[in-house]
Order: sequence, then C-alpha cells, then structure tokens
Amino acid sequence: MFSAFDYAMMARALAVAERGRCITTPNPFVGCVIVKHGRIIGEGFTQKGGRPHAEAMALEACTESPEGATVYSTLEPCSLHPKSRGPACSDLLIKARVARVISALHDPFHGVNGAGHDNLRNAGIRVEMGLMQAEAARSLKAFLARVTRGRPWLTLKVAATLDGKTALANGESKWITSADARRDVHRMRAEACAVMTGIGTLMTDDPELTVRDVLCDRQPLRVLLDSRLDVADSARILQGGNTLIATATGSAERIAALEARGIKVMKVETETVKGKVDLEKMMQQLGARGLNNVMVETGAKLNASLLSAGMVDEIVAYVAPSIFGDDARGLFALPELKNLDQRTKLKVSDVRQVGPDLRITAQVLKAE
Ligand code: AOF
Ligand code: ZN
Repeated sequence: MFSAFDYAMMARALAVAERGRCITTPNPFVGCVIVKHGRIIGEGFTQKGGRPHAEAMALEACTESPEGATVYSTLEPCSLHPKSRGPACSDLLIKARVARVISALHDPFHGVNGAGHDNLRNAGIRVEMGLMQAEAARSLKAFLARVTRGRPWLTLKVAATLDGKTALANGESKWITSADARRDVHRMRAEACAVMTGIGTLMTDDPELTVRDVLCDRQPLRVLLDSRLDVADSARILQGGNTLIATATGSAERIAALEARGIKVMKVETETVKGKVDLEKMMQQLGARGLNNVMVETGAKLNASLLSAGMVDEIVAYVAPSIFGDDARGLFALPELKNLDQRTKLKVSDVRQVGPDLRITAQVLKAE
C-alpha cells in the first residue's frame, strides 16, 4: 500500500528523470528522490551517456546522511553485471544504510532483472515495487522495447495536409507544416537515439537530420537506409560524421571508401527476393547497437514498407490545415487493400495543436 505522499515523491522522481531524456542513451533515463522525515534530502537523474546512474547522483546530492531514508526510483536500482560500467546502485544504497526502496518498475535488462531488488532485500532493506508503474513504463517504453524484444521502439513521423497529402503531383512540397511544427520535430529528434531516412528521400530532399532548432548537447545518430549504397559522396548526411548506413548489396570497395570517411556501414541480410535490406533484421541490428528509439522521417515508399513489415510502433502525424486534392501524393504507398480487415488500425494517445497545425500521436495496433 502506498500513501499519497509516496505518489507525490514518485511523481517527483519521474519529473526529475525527464532531465535526462535526451542524453542518457543507451541507458534508460531514470530519476531518484531520497526522503527523510518527510523531506527530500537528495535527488538525481541518469547523466549523459548513461553514467553516473540516478541513484548515485541522488546519494551524492544528499544534504544530510541518507541512513534510514526512503528512496524513490523510477526503475529497479541496478546490480553488478558482467558489463557494468560503474558501481551498482543497489550496493551504493546498501552502503548508505537506507531503510526502504520504492521503485516504479522491474528492470528487464538481463544483467539486472530482479537482482537489484534481491540484493537490497538480502541486506535487510524494505523493497516495494510498482508505484506509478504505468507512468514509468510509458516514459521508458523505448528502453523496455529494446531490452525485451531486441529491436528499438520505432516512431514514424509524418507531415501532411488535412487530406493526408505530402506533395503536389509535380513533387512540390515545401513547406506543408508550420515553423512551430518543424521546431517540434527537432525536439523529437533530440529525444531520439537515432533519426532514420531512406535513400529515396535523401535523393529528393538531401536532409541533414541534425537537431538544430532546440538546445541539445547530443546529436542523434543519423541512419540512412540505402540497400545498394547509391548515396552521393556530397550528401549532407555524410558530412560531420555520426552517420550509419544500412546496406544490403553495397560493394566492399564502396563500404571501405565510406568507412575511410568515418561513416559507419552496417551490412544487413536482404529480403528473399528483392535485394533490399530486410527491415526486421535491420531493426534487430540497430537494437544490438543499443539504440532504444529510432525516429523515421522518410517518404511514402519506406513508410509503407516499415508499416507492412510490422516495424512501426507509433506514428506522430503533423496535420496542416490545408487541402491538396486527390491528385496530390500520399503518405503510404501501400498496395491496394482488398478488404477492410487489411487496414492498419491505430490507437490515438495524444492530440494537440502545434502552432496552426495538429499533432496526432497514435500507436499501431498489431493484427491479432
Ligand atoms: C540504475 N539507475 O539511472 C539507470 C539504470 O552500462 P551500465 O553499467 O551503466 O548499466 C546499464 C544498465 O543499468 C541499463 O541497461 C539498465 O538496465 C540500468 N539503468 N539503472 O540503477 C539508472 N540508468
Ligand atoms: Zn544503477
């Protein structure tokens, strides 16, 4: 049983955790609040690159001895595991002689997976779990997705008119949504571990895929899906490093030339017939690289391929209050559906206005 005060402290820990949202990758952004005699004596959040952890920061920040204190953590405090990059938080809490630990979530990472809580319990600390679990799971959904299923959480960002169009029939498309919406997209990029596009979009738009309109001291990895390595040497995505290309049939010489420029190239198996990158394998490989959430900004073809492959978890749609008409280009170049059972169904989780535009966030419901 948790008290109203416990809820307030965990809500505080979740708010503190937000300060790490854009910087902790590949680690989850955790928040921790330490309370004694009804007062917060220390709080902390996971730091850039994932270390130090939230609990270590909160202990360090304590204004008085944490002995006998209650600790609120948005994730199970870690235990020592073979690849630990620092001390285990459960050991630090034991050493600090805290009395009680309340965490929102079990950490499914195989190196922890209950061992943090067990460690604390074995040292005589009272451990409780599940306070504001749904809220914590929502904020850490990308980390949880990567750890439990091996591939990152994929958010597809789209921008279209009210009638779902992205460009006129002649290709003209700049700008459909407002500057406010575009700034919001930069905020999304800042929160993503990686931003991905396809070679088709690269050929027409030559995007840079960097965070520019918001303050951010980490740039997401830029991922280009380019099955044959058709990318031009002058492409903007190749400037400034921090780029990974997923290729299926790119030649060894081309790969070597790109790598010599500091660009990472990742070979992915091809789909059985088409000679294209196998999207599920690509996502698994991105997961193995520690990417929690991948944001995709691309064209109608790759949008459709990712959707058809079942790789899309969430769609964030910016809808401009304008109409292009039926001859304009659409968002998803899907093959014709023969019956309504084949449609993709979504569950809307958020709707808000961004400047003059609408932003709709919806999760893709997987077919039963
Ligand atoms: C915590 N507090 O603030 C975070 C935790 O690579 P390491 O050694 O830093 O360990 C990373 C794992 O620790 C990560 O996969 C996740 O399970 C957990 N993250 N744990 O106690 C924190 N960020
Ligand atoms: Zn830890």
